[in-house]
Amino acid sequence: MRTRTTTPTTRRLRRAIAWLASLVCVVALVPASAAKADNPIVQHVYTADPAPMVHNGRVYLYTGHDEDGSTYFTMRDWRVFSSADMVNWTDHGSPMSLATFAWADANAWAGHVVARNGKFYWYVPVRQRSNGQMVIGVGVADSPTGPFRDALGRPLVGNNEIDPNVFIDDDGQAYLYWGNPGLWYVRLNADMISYSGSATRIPLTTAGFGTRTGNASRPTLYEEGPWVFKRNGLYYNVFAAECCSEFIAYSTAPGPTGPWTYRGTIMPRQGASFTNHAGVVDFNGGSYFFYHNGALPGGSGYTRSVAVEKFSYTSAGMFPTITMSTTGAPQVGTLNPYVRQEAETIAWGQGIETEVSSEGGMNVGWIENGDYVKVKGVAFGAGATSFTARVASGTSGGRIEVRLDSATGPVVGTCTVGGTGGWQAWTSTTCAVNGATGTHDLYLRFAGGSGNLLNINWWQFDGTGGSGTVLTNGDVENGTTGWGVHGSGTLSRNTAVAHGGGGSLSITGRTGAWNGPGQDVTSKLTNGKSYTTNVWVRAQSGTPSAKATLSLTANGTTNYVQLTPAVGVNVNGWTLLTGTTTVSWSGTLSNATFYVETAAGTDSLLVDDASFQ
Ligand code: FUB
Repeated sequence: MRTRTTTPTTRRLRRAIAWLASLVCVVALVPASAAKADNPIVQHVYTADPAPMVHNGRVYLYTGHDEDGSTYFTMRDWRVFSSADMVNWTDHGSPMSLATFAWADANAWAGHVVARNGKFYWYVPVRQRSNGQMVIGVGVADSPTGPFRDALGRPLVGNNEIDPNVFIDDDGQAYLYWGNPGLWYVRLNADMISYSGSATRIPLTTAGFGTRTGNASRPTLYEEGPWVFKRNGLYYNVFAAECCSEFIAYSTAPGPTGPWTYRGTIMPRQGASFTNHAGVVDFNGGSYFFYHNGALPGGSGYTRSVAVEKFSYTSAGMFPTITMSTTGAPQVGTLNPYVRQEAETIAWGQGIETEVSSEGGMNVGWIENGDYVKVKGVAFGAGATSFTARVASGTSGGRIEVRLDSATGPVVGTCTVGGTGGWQAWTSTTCAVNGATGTHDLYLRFAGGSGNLLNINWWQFDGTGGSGTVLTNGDVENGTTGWGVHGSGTLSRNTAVAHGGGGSLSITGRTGAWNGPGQDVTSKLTNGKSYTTNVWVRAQSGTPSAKATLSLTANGTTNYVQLTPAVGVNVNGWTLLTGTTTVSWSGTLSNATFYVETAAGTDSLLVDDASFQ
């Protein structure tokens, strides 16, 4: 962690270059004043070589990390970000670096992560210390955000070529592809850390990979960065073509090992970086193309940034031409401000940095006067009445201006933060909010004196528009706090699978369909009031027919009120149970319990982002 006696290098560099860019016409750079758009995805650190992975309703984005001011591919660690909506990205920090591989000494270049066997495997090219050759290492983790450890203690495979990519076919056979200047594959065993047979060179024919002119030793367009996947029975290989500069092209094949047919350009040469590198996923019914460029202030071929575009395949399953944009992909749904949101969940950050938080995860820090964080598409609904932030300050603090629509938009609340005695000495501060209704982009703008003002770890709104008015810890970000078991079962927090945030509520060992996680809400109900329930449920096996129920005991009689006759959207295994019900009773209410049960069966369940308001 840096000391705070100086301004962080990254910010100083970016501000200096943004200032220079405002003086001279440098077409390739995006000046700081243009920082309204949402591409590149990450602004506080340079990122490269995107490798997206969809897992349990989120897109995890694995990237390389170009060091500030690089004049070569000076890369020492990898980064992870994730998003449930494609516009607000949570920074998970760096769970793998060169230090993970004791036998490697440089070049933390373009990798790829796949999930299998309940684990996550990160294949990366690194330089082997003993012989200076580029080889492929593999990290393994129990969670998509790590930490990753060296799976083998040695390279998995190596021939001084780079850019591994793994594809698992429908029959379970996994293939590791890599290569520059060649293109290779090897069949991985089911353990994902060993292989059968030997590495096979894929013939680089002009029919398969296009024609490059003027380079007799490299007659085809294939350069590096293979990204192999299957869609509707067709195999695709998306790759960086014809260095330098590169464009993104693709080939298709009837099988995972070919024969490949060249299909043309996807993304032409653009964007102030002489390399490009693609990753393609489908998420929530849409298709997304990740790439990198040099669009941030200070950006270049060695200080790159990852961006994303949404696209549609043609009816024949071919790629359209995709052009880099500053607007990026549209938002999937909205962001719920009434559950805890990590401060490092950001659509656009100006001037800020992130760091590891003593409370877990990351926090936003290195905040100075005028810096801000934009969170896109925040659904305030009927209205927020207060804003709470988890903050720390090693100086005398500052203010958090809660603004809507822009960094100079209306202020709907201001929290004043004092010194807390340290940059990781956390406290919660709450301030009143007025005028935040409907859906807006939220800007947390920081104000105060000179130097670093404060750190922020997370934030949450409260109000009539929100959840949390009846339930406690509906987002399950504070462990199992507030939750108990209705009937039998064991509760725990599952941090590997969540609908939103960093965890969900797990219940195992149910012995009856009526058993489930619940909360005592006796003191929180108003007789005759209409309540809306939203709760996300995921079954660990089978179809649970889950439903939310309220048991009401008044004057010795218990009634069971079905809160969620309607089953809402289904996203990646998570089902939204939703309904609006008027709750009333006769006499004196002695017990009211909100709980999630099933119509039949005793499946284990995961529950997340529950609101009853
Ligand atoms: O980031 C280092 C190298 O640049 C990657 O391995 C290549 O794909 C190119 O993007």
